[in-house]
Amino acid sequence: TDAAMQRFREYGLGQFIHWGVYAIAGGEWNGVKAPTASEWIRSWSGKTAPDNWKATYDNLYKQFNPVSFDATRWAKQAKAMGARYVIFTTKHHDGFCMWPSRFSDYTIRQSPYQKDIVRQIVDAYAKEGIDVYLYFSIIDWHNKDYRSASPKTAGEKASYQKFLDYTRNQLFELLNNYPQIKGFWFDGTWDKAWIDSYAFTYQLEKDLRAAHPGLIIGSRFRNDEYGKRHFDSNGDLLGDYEQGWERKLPAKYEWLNGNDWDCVMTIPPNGWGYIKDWSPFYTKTSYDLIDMLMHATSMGGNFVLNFGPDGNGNMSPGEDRLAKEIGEWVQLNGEA
Ligand code: FUL
Repeated sequence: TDAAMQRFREYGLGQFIHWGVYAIAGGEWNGVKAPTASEWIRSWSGKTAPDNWKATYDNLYKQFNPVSFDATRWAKQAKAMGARYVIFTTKHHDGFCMWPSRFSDYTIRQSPYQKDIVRQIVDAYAKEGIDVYLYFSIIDWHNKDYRSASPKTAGEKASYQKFLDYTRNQLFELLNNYPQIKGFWFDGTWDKAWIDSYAFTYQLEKDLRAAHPGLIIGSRFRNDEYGKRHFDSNGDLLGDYEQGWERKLPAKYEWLNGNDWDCVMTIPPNGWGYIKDWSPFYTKTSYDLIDMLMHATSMGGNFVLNFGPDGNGNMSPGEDRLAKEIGEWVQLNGEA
């Protein structure tokens, strides 16, 4: 609805959180750094990869017990920073569900922690008056029916259909569990199999909207030309500009002008999940980030700063500091 989009346009600053079992590894294993983004560490292969790495990774959730996690502390930090919405990773590419999904056996419920993390995030942020959006990855390395290439044989087609049903079930489960959410931020939708499931995604998008009027669905839901142009609750473009690997915003703005979009930004030069090695964090200062915030908002977009908490549920001291400095600026200057 117009009201939902109007609200989106007025956010200015948002917070992204990448948190999952990859936070345990923190971008390295036994002191060896993985040549991947830290949240992609399961895909570590080649000479430096530890023996049986994927099997090790797939068992890491048995150690996921973030006893320091306090959603209220994070929400208050985000509030003090001036964030008006948060995007939280319910499921990243590894397929681990941060909520107790009844469609999977690879969830927070099977971890020693057990408690529903998505629920705690949704409740704590809503209490601070911060709108909640859920990040959801279509890529799912844990689900045996997931595939990136288009299915060809009847068997492949049947199996991919199971994956599509699974995806649909999980999305409705999230909507039913957490009706307060304002939208979904989709990722990993670039796979040919997903793009080719055009009729399915078209219908799914309609059904999600019908179940939840005003639901905002980012254009990454469908990574095709149609999806790039037609996905928000109004039928206008709702772009997301992922710019994690650059220090500055894009030089070309033409496609953003007059449209609704957000720019998501990570603090380290590479990766979105927690990294043990601190040095890269200092590549962006609060001045850089405030500059990007002003830049994005002056172009009619929102700026969404990413945080990568560690495996115990703590934000890094550097993130705390940056959030505080940005918050001081927002206090003085208002939200661009
Ligand atoms: C990308 C993902 O592959 C990254 O891991 C991260 O989640 C980023 C925001 O989107 O497409």
